[in-house]
Amino acid sequence: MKNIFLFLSFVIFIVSCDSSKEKKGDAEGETKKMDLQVPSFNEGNAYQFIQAQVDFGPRVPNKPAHTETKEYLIEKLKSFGAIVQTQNFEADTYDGEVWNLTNIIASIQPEKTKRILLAAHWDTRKIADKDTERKNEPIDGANDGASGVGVILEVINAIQKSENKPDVGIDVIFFDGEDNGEPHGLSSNDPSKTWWCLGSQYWSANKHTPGYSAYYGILLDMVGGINAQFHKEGYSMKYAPSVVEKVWNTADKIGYGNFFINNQVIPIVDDHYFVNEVAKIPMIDIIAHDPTSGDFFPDFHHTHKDNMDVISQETLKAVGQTLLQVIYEE
Ligand code: AHN
Ligand code: ZN
Repeated sequence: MKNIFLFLSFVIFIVSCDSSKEKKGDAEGETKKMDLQVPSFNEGNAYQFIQAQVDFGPRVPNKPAHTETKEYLIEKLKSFGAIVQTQNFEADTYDGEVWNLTNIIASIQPEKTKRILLAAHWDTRKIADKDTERKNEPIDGANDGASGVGVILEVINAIQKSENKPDVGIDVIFFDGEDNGEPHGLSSNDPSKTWWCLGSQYWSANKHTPGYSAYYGILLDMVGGINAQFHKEGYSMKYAPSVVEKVWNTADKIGYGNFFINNQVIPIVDDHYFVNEVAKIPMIDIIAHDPTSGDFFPDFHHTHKDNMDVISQETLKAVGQTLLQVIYEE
């Protein structure tokens, strides 16, 4: 009798261990958060943040719209309760100008030691070199620039408004001077010879806080296009493959696998290259790719088509909700 009792308690013990494993464990054997309540990403807000940037006019360095947008972004971040810093510096351009640039850096939950870095560029390209018309005029950059900034602003807003806080802190960097590489066809994809990414090159060599690091980073570049596809970009896979897998698996799990495609593509020199190589922080790039275009990028890229007409709230939602899910699962 006593033996049967012992045996039954043993069976009950094993069964309860098993079921708790099922609840807590995931495929990688990490502890899953119980009762995780992830705030909803408001794509309408993100759209408005993109519209507001575009309404200033092209954010070309050394122009008034650039200064006005900088003030708008600083104020917006402060209105969400973030701690905001700026990093001002001068940079030479490929065509002999000297630009006054500003990286905008913001933090929430500064007391948390485990931190995720979210980044996008806030400047606009000063030429429409891939267009057939008005090639020498600056583009709106609704997608190329403003979309990543708009999604990050709404991620911060959603976290700050929510009663549920993630266990990680978030740092934001809006890099300046990303988009002034040489005209199409003249620019090289060799990072040691690049005129792109002036803000991330500066920051990576001169961090706002010496020794600053993050658990990992996520760069957003052109994340608002209608029917956008995000493939697994080469440098992201080289430097931070586990972060790529985490983000793509999370997107799939919450129903956005039609945007996040399980396919590896070539490396692109973008801000994340310098953050990985120089700042030594593993950072991925969520960047739009069109496999049919022949030059990696979708057809609006560096043309006057890159205006509010190409922005889709469905795409903004897919990217923003995926980011929030990833952040809350950390
Ligand atoms: C190159 O074309 C080498 N890099 C492009 C990075 C970029 C420009 N992202 C948006 N605009
Ligand atoms: Zn660009």
